[in-house]
Amino acid sequence: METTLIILKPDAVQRGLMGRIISRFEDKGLQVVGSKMMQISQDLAATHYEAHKERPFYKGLVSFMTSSPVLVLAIRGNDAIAISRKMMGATFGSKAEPGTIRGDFGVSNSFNLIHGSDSPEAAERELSLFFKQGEVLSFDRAGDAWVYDMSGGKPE
Ligand code: IDP
Ligand code: MG
Repeated sequence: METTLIILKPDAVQRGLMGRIISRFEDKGLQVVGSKMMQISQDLAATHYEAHKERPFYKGLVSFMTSSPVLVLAIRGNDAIAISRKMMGATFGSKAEPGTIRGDFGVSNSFNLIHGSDSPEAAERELSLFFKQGEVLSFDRAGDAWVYDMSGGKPE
């Protein structure tokens, strides 16, 4: 099982889209195992997006991400990182396919609603930036037996 870091960005929170976006992950069968609302500090935004430091959009990105509260989620499932990225859609709202979160809820390229880790290494790094020890939980859901086929001993 993989765990990925998802951030519902300030535009998603301000536009009242938190519930509908979380529902998409739950509907898919992915498990929410951590959640917190927070106002991201300048330092945290800079660390989180340090790979983009030299990009022309970096300053605006940090200012956007720190402008208003976000909802940070830890989401778990088989292949959760790739599945979540697919559900998010292409980076730009103007390009993202209908059926994806960015494609269905936005048109902007910089206000694109959601962040999701793009690799296992990024997920590990980002989860530890946003969640303290013990804040990402492990628990069985009553319906898990019908989410994955476990007849082969592993989730299929
Ligand atoms: P991703 O969020 O789909 O992984 P990245 O290329 O990692 O996309 O960029 C991180 C974030 O930076 C994007 O989600 C978006 O908010 C912002 N961003 C990326 N490229 C641009 C751009 O060309 N103009 C404005 N904002 C951008
Ligand atoms: Mg990225």
